[in-house]
Amino acid sequence: MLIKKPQPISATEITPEAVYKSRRHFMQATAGLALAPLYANAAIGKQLKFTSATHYTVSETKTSLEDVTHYNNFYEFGTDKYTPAERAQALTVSPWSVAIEGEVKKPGVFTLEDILKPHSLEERIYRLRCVEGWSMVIPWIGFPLGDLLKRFAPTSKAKYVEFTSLQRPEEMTGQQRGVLDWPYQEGLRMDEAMHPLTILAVGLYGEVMPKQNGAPLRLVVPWKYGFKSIKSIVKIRLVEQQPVSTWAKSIPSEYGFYSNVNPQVDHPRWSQRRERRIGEFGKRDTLMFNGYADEVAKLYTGMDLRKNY
Ligand SMILES: Nc1nc2c(c(=O)[nH]1)N[C@H]1C(S)=C(S)[C@@H](COP(=O)(O)O)O[C@H]1N2
Ligand SMILES: [Mo]
Repeated sequence: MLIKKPQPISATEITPEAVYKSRRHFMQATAGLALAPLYANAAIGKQLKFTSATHYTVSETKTSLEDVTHYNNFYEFGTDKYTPAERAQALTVSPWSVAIEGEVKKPGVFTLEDILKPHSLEERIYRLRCVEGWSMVIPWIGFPLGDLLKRFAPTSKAKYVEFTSLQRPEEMTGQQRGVLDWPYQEGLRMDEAMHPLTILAVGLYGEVMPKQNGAPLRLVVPWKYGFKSIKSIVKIRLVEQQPVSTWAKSIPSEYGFYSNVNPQVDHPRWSQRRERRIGEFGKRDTLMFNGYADEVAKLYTGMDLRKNY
């Protein structure tokens, strides 16, 4: 075997120490740049550290980051799919606080850092099926909502969870028009909220949540139509009565409280049998409970899913 003699180092390869140091400094500064403003007092560090939860992950092709961040529904920033990517950049996400109230023994208003501190983050690749007939596969980063609710000790009267999004028309320019009854609200039954598939997400594709996807904290309920996955949450209220969600209030005949993905129950104005996966050609069949029937069908045994749409 031929042993190579070490080659002399050429002068151009030698970096003066000062230059090296400042370059390293620069690299450190830019690496944390995107994440630093959100987690200024970083509870979770400047990068999203997470493990992969393979049990709750689908192996389908992921929708591109470009599509995930440029084809959005976020009416607070306009009613078309393309304006949120641009207009949501005006949203201030730090500082951020979340009120936990209602039927809990330990209510309060908490900073985002306090909310996140005890939780370890997981990556979950979930399908998201919009009621309008398109779908995506997104690698979310978050933690089970149930773990959070347990920390605040729900009382025996806690039957439902009501979520509220931020209302700040100066930044959320879509709120300057009455297209919906602001603030956006959603709700889950307690067992749906406690289900291990239900997560609060703080990021996607390894990065802190892009603003147009609901920064800094949003819900992801993969077996329900996309509108249940409320964005930019500022309040979580545990209640005894079934909450009225924004879409159900706005058009009750079209959007029910449950809104489980169900190819057998049509929307009054269109079929729900098939869907278009963003970035792909043609259509595919929509699956019962968006493909999560094995996990969640038992939550609805004995319920008429035509009536409880
Ligand atoms: N606050 C708020 N949350 C919201 C919406 C909204 O308009 N406002 N749109 C919903 C709808 S209809 C869908 S399909 C998903 C889209 O999430 P994405 O843009 O991250 O894919 O967000 C849901 N959460
Ligand atoms: Mo949607």
